[in-house]
Amino acid sequence: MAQYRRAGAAVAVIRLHNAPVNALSSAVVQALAQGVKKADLDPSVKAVVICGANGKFSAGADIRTFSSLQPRDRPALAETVSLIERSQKPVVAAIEGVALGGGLEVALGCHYRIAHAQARVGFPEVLLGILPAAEGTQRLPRLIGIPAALDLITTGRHVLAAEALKLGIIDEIVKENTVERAIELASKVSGQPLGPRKISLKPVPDLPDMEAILSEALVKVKRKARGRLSPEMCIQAIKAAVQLPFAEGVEKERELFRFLLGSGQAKAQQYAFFAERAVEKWTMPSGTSWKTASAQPIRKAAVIGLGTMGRGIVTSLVKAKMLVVALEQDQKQLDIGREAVTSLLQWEASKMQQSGQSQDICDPARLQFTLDFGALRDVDLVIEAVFEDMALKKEIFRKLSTICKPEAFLCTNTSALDIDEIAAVTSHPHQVIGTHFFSPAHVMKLLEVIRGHHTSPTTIATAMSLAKTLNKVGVLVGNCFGFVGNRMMAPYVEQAIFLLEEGCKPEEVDQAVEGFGFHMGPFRMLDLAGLDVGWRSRKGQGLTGPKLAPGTPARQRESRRYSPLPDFLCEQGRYGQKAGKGWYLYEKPGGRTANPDPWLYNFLSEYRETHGIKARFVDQEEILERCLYALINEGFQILADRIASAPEDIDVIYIYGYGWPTHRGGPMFHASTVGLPHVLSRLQKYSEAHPDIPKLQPSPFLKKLVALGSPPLREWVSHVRQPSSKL
Ligand code: TC6
Repeated sequence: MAQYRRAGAAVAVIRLHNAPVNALSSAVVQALAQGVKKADLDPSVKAVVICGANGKFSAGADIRTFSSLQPRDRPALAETVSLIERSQKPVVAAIEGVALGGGLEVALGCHYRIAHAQARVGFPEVLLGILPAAEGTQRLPRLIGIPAALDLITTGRHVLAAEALKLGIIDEIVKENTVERAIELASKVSGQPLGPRKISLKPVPDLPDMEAILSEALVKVKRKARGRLSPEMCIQAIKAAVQLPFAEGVEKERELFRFLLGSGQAKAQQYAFFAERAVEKWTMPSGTSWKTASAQPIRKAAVIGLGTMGRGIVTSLVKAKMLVVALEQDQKQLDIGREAVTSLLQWEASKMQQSGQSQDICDPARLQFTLDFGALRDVDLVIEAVFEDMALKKEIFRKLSTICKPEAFLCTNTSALDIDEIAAVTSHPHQVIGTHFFSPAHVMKLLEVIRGHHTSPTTIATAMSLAKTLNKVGVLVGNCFGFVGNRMMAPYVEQAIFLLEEGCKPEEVDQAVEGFGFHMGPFRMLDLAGLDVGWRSRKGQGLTGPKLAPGTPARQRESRRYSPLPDFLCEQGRYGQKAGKGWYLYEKPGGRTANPDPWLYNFLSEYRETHGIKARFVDQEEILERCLYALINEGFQILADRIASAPEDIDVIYIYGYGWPTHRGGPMFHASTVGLPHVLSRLQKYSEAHPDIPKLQPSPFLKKLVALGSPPLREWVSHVRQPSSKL
């Protein structure tokens, strides 16, 4: 848990030991405290070094234990950090790998800090719904000043050693032998006065406009937090560091920590942390899993199509240091694509430079632009990113099947289309897989990985490993229209549009959803994505356009309620932001400021009049419940259909792909929090009021879980009916 050894005659080394990341469990903290006390009591020890096993200092407090922490408890970690600082002998932190959260707090209790050049430090607690409660909010501002402390503590970002040195968090960077160098330093400084090295004794560096800095920071985090409490509490704790003596600031920090721990948001955010890690451990309905399948190395990849998605994918691959071939169909498109990719890479390089990372990561020399399919002969993996057009995709996959080497993996970037239909035109359907990137693909963290009927475990393992290489979160899902993300989005958007028919304005629906914590409500999102995307899909499905049977009622399709509102908008050229108008009016085509549009109000009134709909007032609760519970209901059906293998898969997809607020833990976690009987009863109520909307009829699986007494979320999948077939 923490090994104590002597290095030379006078230095004691305490090595934190708790694989894989040296999390500070209570046993580790206890052993660390014992080590410090032992060193203090031993007159032959003149200085101490604290380091971590396996090249990592520590990733902080053991997050798994927070659920059992009593809010009244004083964190034992805080006691130990104070103990380290009070030591009569100099204590040096030797930071390798990471010193995060409580790990950094331990380091701040030390009198000196040395870090390896590749080490990262930070206070990511805010992302877990808490704050650095082992006196971190009181020590960091004293060490690096208020503006920098505000930035680090409220964003949770990790900083590399070079930036940490610049900020004053660490005293020295070494390229190798961090622990040995720390031992040397410890020997050198033994006997020197420790007072100036104790951060708790330092004043917070004063600034003339301190009040203004704190108030501006508060306004900024409140705007960004969308209901998340922890950033605001972090500011309050930092404010206490400015206004109160150290001991009283610590009391305030503790009080805020207790509040956050009991708020429910911390539980949701910590669930999301572990969900993100759980989705890496994928399983197929057949039982095959990540444990037995191994990924193949990908050195060279190709991207077909340099539209918005293709450009982002190319940028991601280049950033991940892969050799990339980018292919387009004609010279003009290729030139436009090349220019766009080059500027994205330049932008990425400048961002990396700012954060002290080496910029050769974005080396454009690794990138080849071509019109020639022959250039794909030796690639290990292809990502097709052309339009959502089945015929076009099939034509490309037929070609790939003859040109690429037999062991190449063939991925299709699609948000809804049938992977099996695409795979069927190739001679290696087991190497075909869906990779649904989210726009902009070089920024968005989610990769929905879609297994087809024939997709092999090796192909899945390779696609999941690709996600990790691209610094994305890969989630494996089954093949159905819209997969998980867009399949659940459909009933949500459908409800939003029905609410307009019934009397709402787009901004009322958006405000309700944004008030819940979404970055964007459904109408702003649709305008951003382009209304023509859905229009094309609906025309393809024969819901509107030339394929629609003559005489079909305007607001009904196969006895289900249908709203032609978005089709009408598209017929008027109102495609959303890119056209300067959609559900909102924008300052110009491509403009970003969504303004309520009087034209739309008129249009909606006339529409209601034409169809004999009496507008009614719909309150926020109904807006939210109809949109969100319709989405959640589909989630239960997706679990029952084994398209997602666990609720965590759905939640991670929604957090990383659709802007679901992390402090609500994802749609399925949210359902478990508000209670399944509640979700069921509201769906029952709305489906009785709207019997022509099948997506409001509660999923049989939700009903089953309620009948079983609403078991905890982690048990849900054990109640899914076993499949009759082997896959
Ligand atoms: C804190 O310190 C508060 C203090 C004040 C209050 C007293 N605890 O991410 P990976 C597990 S709050 C428990 O896949 P990587 C993780 O679940 C803490 N477990 O690896 C996974 O387990 P699995 C503030 C933890 O190399 C395994 O370790 N600190 C913890 O991609 C490997 O993790 C943070 O928020 C933990 N603290 O990334 C840091 N950390 O194998 C959180 C990790 O069973 N951690 N695990 O699935 C990270 O950001 C990353 O894990 C990493 C390593 C950058 C350290």
